[in-house]
Amino acid sequence: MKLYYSPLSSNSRKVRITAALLDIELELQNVELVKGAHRTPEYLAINPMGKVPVLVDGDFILPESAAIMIYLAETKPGNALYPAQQQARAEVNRWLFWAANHWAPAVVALAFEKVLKQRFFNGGEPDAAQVKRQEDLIAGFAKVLDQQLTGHAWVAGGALTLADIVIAPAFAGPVSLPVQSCTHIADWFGRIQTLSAWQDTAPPKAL
Ligand SMILES: N[C@@H](CCC(=O)N[C@@H](CS)C(=O)NCC(=O)O)C(=O)O
Repeated sequence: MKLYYSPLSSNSRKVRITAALLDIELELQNVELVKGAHRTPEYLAINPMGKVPVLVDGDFILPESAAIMIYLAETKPGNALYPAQQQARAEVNRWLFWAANHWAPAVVALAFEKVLKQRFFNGGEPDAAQVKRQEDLIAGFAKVLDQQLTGHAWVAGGALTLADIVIAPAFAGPVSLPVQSCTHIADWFGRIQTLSAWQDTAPPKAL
């Protein structure tokens, strides 16, 4: 299977971590975002959204990181990352949706305002009101996550699952997140950082 990805992309990293944990080898195709390679007609034919990651498995083309993570997990039935039991799987799905609908949009908006706007889009100084709005949102979401991590090691319970992988890369992005008082998140992120799948997919230092 081939993955169109960027080493700078946290969504790509989620897929790479999932593949590594499942022992699935991916052929990596770097899409150079800074050169606009994701906006060429050739790439838009693969993903009309013009985003990475995209998985290609034979004739089948699949954008969207969470969908790819599930697809990969389903190629290895019986794995603990995406449990088969209905309620355990629903709990993992809950956090996949939580990350896509709440967590990631706020984290991306904060990173854009504080770093990416100026660095890549000639966009000028951060807008303080927008920074505060996103930090407040993230702090609220982090409280929910911290509470969830009370009493168990991983987001969806006692085992590492896709729920952890979908949330964690935000903590390695270009901005630090307002989670200082969240001790359970700190302990959990410590565990994440010991995973070789995490270490092997680290973004380049230059970011
Ligand atoms: N919902 C998509 C979001 C993908 C996404 O936003 N990817 C970013 C990199 S992390 C991207 O391709 N950005 C390029 C752009 O928006 O121009 C997913 O989860 O895969």
